Amino acid sequence: MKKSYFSHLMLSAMLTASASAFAAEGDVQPFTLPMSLRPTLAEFERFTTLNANNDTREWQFNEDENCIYYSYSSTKDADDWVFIPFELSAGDTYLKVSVEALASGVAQWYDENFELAIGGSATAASMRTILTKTVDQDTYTPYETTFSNDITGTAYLGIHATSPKGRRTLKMRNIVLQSYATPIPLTPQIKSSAMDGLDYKATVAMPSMSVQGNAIEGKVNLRFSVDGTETRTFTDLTPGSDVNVEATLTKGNHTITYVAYLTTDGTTTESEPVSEAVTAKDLNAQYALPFTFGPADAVEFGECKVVDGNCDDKTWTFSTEKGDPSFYYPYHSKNKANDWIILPAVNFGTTDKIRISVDARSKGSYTESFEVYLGRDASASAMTVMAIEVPEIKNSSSWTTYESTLDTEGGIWFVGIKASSPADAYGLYVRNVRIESLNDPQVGVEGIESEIDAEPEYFNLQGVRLAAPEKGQIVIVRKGGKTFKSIIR
Ligand SMILES: [Ca+2]
Ligand SMILES: [Ca+2]
Repeated sequence: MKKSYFSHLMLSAMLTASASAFAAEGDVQPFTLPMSLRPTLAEFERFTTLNANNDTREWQFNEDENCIYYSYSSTKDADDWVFIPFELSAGDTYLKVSVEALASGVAQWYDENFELAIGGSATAASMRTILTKTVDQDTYTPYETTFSNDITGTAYLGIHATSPKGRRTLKMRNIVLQSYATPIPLTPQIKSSAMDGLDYKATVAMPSMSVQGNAIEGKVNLRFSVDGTETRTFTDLTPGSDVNVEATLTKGNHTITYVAYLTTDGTTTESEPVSEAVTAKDLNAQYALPFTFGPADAVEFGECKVVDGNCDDKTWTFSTEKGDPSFYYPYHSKNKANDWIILPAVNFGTTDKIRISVDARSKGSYTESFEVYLGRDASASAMTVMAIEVPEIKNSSSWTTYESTLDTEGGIWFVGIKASSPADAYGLYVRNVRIESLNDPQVGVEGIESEIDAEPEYFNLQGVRLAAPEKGQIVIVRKGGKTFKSIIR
């Protein structure tokens, strides 16, 4: 290892000498843009190095790794340059540079410092600093910046090692320089957005300025994507104008993304994307009997309405405690609970006799209490029919099922669960709200002989019996006297 290191040193010293000699003779071989240098040995020979602190250390080439490196001096702070010549035209008024760098001694707390600069000659005095960085990773890490430029003809990218003495090795590779003069639009801004059920609406402000800091001339365009799929483009927009976006989404969570783009002289540039997460709810979702509601996940929880009746910010949330998705009411130290979770509409059809059940569990050994109601509207005040009353539950170790049968009327009903735990309890979980008809075997599924080894029967979410459910279909399964929601696999 050590031998190899010294051989590199000697080889590099020779190469460095020859590179300097080229420069001294004015034999500059500038690169053209876009410039992308690993570099190779031949490319390194076109660089100029400057050992400004005149010590024994300077930038060298590592032929095994195809990188340039500066290794530490124990006596002098680094002040060492690499100058890379490149050719600029009058249109190259804005440039982007990137390099990858690592600090070999990071594990021993030795980071390294460097600067990038641009100038009209291979001298420290001509250099204008465009980036100053501390390298604190020992794997190659990208560093980049953009900068304005007024040099035409041959210019030099300066890489300046500035690590204090006694550090380790700064390595650099993948030196990329490109013209950045074509205007790039700034990111559009989501001024407002809202979900109304499945309907998404937003107002998006188009950028008026480019990344380069100039006003965008001509028209700008907007790309609207849902979950990474381009859904719509809006073209010929006035820079700085507002765009109204409307879309109907499918039920569930989605990521909305906007990108502004601009075409200048045949070249299209894009802004950085801006995204937001939204949840689409099917407000008109209407369940039928038999009804089974987990809630299965956060999306299904989102179909429910939470009413913090005492406005104390302690109210029902979605929980997956112990892997069981459920409704969860915590506790308030001073207030008795008065909090509702109201489930989506259930159409009883002509059913007027039902069995309703829920599973519940306390979080700890404190006594919790709740009631289950039926109401004609999704509001606390409409919850007039008490179906289940649980004045005391303090069983945290397993789920307890509470059920009742009641005579009611057909049509649309909402289930409301009211937490009524005393102040300063601990927490209440409720899940698996089930309603089945006790008088209509066609709409409901009661009246069917239930046996443990009975063949399963399938119903769709509207309660219609299915002869042969399809793969992937969400169905209500009734088997052995139990009813549950399932996906056919
Ligand atoms: Ca030096
Ligand atoms: Ca509350």
